[in-house]
Amino acid sequence: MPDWARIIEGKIRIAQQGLQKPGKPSGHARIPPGQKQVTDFPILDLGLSPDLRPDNWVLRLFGLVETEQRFTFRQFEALPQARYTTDFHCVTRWSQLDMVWDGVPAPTVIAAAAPLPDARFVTLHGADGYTTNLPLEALLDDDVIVAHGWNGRPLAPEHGGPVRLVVPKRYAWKSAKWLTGIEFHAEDRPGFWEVRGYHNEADPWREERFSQGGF
Ligand SMILES: Nc1nc2c(c(=O)[nH]1)N[C@H]1C(S)=C(S)[C@@H](COP(=O)(O)O)O[C@H]1N2
Ligand SMILES: [Mo]
Repeated sequence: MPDWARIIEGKIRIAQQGLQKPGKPSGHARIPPGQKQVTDFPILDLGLSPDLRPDNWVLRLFGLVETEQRFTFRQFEALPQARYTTDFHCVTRWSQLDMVWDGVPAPTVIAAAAPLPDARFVTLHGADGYTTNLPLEALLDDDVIVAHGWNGRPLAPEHGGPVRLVVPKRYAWKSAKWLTGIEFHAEDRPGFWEVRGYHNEADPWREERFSQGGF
């Protein structure tokens, strides 16, 4: 059993020190600088695996919305489905290419709640108490998916099943596992890692790892 408190402390310490110098170019057009390619889909989270299954999972869309929405897994599966093949970049320096995600495009999910004109930011809530933040616009990108499947199978619990978010253009801490809430706000509210020194924007191609640091 890993000592999660220690692991998280270590990650916070690294974030507070910041990145000293830019990572080396990977030499691969799809691997951002400072990243290494992997194929084994590592698991990274706070170590608090929630007891979530399709039959007790509910996704709630709330905050600055015209109508608060709740989707059961059955209702979620009834929405128009998509399969996206995208790359996944973790700030701990691994990248995995060609991840095949099945689910509902995030814009379709969001449209169901009809965000109010003032809604410009979202908080993604995980059932483990995790949060992360994004501009609403980032969720409307054409590669963002609320996923229940990975590589042709139901999304495993350790990877956030039954349902997680996947935001390929940002470091993976923005891709909330065990997604149970999308909350809409007028102003930006930094999430779990963002208040602990991780970068607010998290673009892997700009190496936006930490908010402090050399560049
Ligand atoms: N709910 C929740 N989502 C989360 C996390 C978490 O701790 N809880 N960790 C984030 C981090 S730091 C990473 S790198 C990715 C890892 O996803 P994976 O475990 O499927 O590789 O999930 C992100 N989403
Ligand atoms: Mo991470």
